[in-house]
Amino acid sequence: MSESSRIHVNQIGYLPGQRKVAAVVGPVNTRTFCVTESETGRVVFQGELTGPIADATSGDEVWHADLTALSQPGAYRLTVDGVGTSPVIRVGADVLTDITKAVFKAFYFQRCGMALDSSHAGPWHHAACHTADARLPNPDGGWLDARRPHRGGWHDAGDYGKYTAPGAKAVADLLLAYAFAPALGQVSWNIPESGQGLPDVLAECRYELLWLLQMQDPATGGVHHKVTTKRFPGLTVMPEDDTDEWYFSPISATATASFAAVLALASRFYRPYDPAFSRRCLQAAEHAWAWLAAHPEVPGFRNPPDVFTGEYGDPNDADERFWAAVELYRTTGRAEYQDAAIALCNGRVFNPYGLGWADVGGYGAIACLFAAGLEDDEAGGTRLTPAPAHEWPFADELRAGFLALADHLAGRTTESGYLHSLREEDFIWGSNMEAANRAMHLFLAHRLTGDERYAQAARHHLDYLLGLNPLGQCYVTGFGSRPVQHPHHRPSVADGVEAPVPGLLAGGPNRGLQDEAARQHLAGRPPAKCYLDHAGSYATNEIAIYWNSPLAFALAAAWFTPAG
Ligand code: G3I
Ligand code: 9MR
Ligand code: ZN
Repeated sequence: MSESSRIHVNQIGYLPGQRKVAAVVGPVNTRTFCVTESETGRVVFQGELTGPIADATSGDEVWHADLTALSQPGAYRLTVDGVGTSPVIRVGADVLTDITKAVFKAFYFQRCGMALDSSHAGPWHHAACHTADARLPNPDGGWLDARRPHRGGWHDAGDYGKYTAPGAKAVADLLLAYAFAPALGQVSWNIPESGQGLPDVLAECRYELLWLLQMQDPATGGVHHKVTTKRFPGLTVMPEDDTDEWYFSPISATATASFAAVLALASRFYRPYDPAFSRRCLQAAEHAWAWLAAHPEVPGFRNPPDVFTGEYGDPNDADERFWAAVELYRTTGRAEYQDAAIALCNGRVFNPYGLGWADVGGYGAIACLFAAGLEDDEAGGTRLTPAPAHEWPFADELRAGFLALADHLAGRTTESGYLHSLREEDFIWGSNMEAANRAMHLFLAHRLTGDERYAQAARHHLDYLLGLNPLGQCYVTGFGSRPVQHPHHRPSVADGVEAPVPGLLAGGPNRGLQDEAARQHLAGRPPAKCYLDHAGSYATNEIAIYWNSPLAFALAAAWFTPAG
């Protein structure tokens, strides 16, 4: 029977002990399903479909085939008479290895300021880019003739800009992934620094941190919001051919505070490997805090009138300040930071569980609820461990709220045909980040409590991103039976290589139809189907470092958390 467009599964595979559910889009005229070995056709078992669920965000009538019984490693297919067969369903302890490495390796592919050579980049090699210094802003508007370096770091997304707060979120996710799953430190994905003593994950983060350090104004400690050209280059321009002048945008409070937070966090991770770098991170973080203390009220960043790259505007800097205060306290133990964190949390005007580029309160909560960093590793094993409750007056309340949200998300997966927790209003630009962030939140809730329900719901969010969705789309380039093939990613469009750079997560369905291609092809579709694998669709099919990073966390967590 032919492969059906009405049977959706995680196209990468399932861990043996994990709950496994396939979605069959109705109508169906039989309740029986059959599982066979994909190579031999041998029947493994038969079962009964359950359902249907009227799936709210896709409009689909969804039946479920429970494949949890497939615990023997292998490759299988599901068949439903009158509907067809599924893509190959892999089961095994190692099914996540390749994709996890690729999703981490994607940060190497985003590197700016150095040549990517073919021994590491394969066919996606290219020359060094964006090596010229950038103009500084005039405090009274306009630009100075003075220039400063901005070497290194990761290109933000499908464009080549480098933006401070999004970069901080991305680094935080990768460092937390390492703290959550320390075995990641033994995994290598072939980057230039591999095998030189520092785990690949820390080497990759250091590449971004060394760029971030250059975003700080050495005189005041304030941090520039971003460094970019004035306009986006064309879609077919390779990074090394993007030779327009670069500009540091003015300092912003959100950039300065997220910089302080992530550098204070990083300082703890590098201490055992490179004490001088660790100290440098902490000094920079404290200098940034001094700027924040001297600037308690700062208007939100707006693009200078002649700059048209991503704005990342965010009028509320309280969550960034909270995150910074908590991380600085964790790293230094100084009462000043603890007091500041308590004051910011008590007068709370932000979501303490947000993990987005604009809402980083959740990173503050994580830093309160967990002890993260290598110095906590004396007991051996897991480094991200629940923190003692007595450190913060609000710890119990924060923990209860963290778990209440996890309960809520886990509950919603049981109402969805595709086992995710997204609602109509969540299908905005970068909805796949929201799904990956929720997987991260749920894995953390599992770590706090040991409650398997949370881990299961977390894995279902991964299933969703990897193919268990109404479009049967694996949202990662280079992986799955239906991978993303045409991301809005300049190197992938411009490099003359047919396959896109691998390991990149697309933004995903966005009912806002915020680009021409989406408006042309997706009008009238239900929210979860507002996705287009088209290089022109930047509002659904761009990629971004801070979308990849929670996926990297979730994959590492899933890989190293025994299922069942
Ligand atoms: O938060 C509101 C929500 O309250 C509202 O209901 C909903 C309805 O549309 O919108 C939500 O805001 C959206 C916001 O993202 C949420 O994060 C906006 O519509 C949406 O336009 C905005 O999109 C951002 C986009 O830039 C445009 O500014 C994306 O988050 C952000 O990831 C994206 O970032 C771009 C950079 O600017 C440039 N580099 C590439 C990068 C990725 O596409
Ligand atoms: O390529 C740009 C992408 O990185 C941004 O996220 C997006 C929204 O700011 O804008 C893209 O650039 C488009 C521009 O906004 C409008 N003209 C077409 C550009 C895409 O080639
Ligand atoms: Zn570059």
